[in-house]
Amino acid sequence: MPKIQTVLSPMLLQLTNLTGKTVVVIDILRATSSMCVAFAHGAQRIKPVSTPQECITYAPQGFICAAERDGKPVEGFAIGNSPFSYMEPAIKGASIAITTTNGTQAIEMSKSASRIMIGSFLNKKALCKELIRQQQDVILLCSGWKNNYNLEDTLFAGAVAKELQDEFSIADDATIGAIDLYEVASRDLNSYIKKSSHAHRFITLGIEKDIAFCLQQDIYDLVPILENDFLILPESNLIASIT
Ligand code: 3SL
Repeated sequence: MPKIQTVLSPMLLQLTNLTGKTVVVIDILRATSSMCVAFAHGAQRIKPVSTPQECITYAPQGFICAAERDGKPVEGFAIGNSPFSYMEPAIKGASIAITTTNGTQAIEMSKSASRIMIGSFLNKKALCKELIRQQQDVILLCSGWKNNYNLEDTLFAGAVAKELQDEFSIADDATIGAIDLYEVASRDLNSYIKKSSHAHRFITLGIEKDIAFCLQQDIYDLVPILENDFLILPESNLIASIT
């Protein structure tokens, strides 16, 4: 039976050998949710990068350049990290370069894994189906906030692990805790998430509507993967995402 493990902060990733494993990068608010939105709206590929300086170098090649820091769009960039920005007609067929405070850094840190996949509540069912099909050890990597633990990514890790627990063996206490937390919180996920520090940050910034959007479950039947440093949809997903 393959194993499932949860890494509660990118800082803890150094304790885990990623060789031969699939890493699911999780940044519910909002990077991995927005990436799923972009693909659902026809984005061709996404280049995750670490810094705004690197991101803007993709502009001359016709990329849409997106940058977020501390929840806010970075000045000088076409868009930030709101899922609603990735529903615009310009997204269809686009190449996007993106840098965010935590999510794109977590992708960068996972590169020694054999596969990297993008997870969010928006594509949870499709993701779980693909993980079961692959039968490979899975690391659920919570992007957190500036290397700190956060509730929303842990809850999603719990939701995935709960779904997979009959097919995978649970390899650590972080996963057991995440499942238990999800069981409590899922009675009313929207209310529970309001306790989180990132939800308070969003309220201060006036962008709470992004939270409700990102907590919707299973609205997209697609799983972005990292291939040659670009996030793409594998062929099988492309058919499912054409709307
Ligand atoms: O850190 C990230 O990757 C972002 O998702 C943070 S925010 O939701 O855009 O504030």
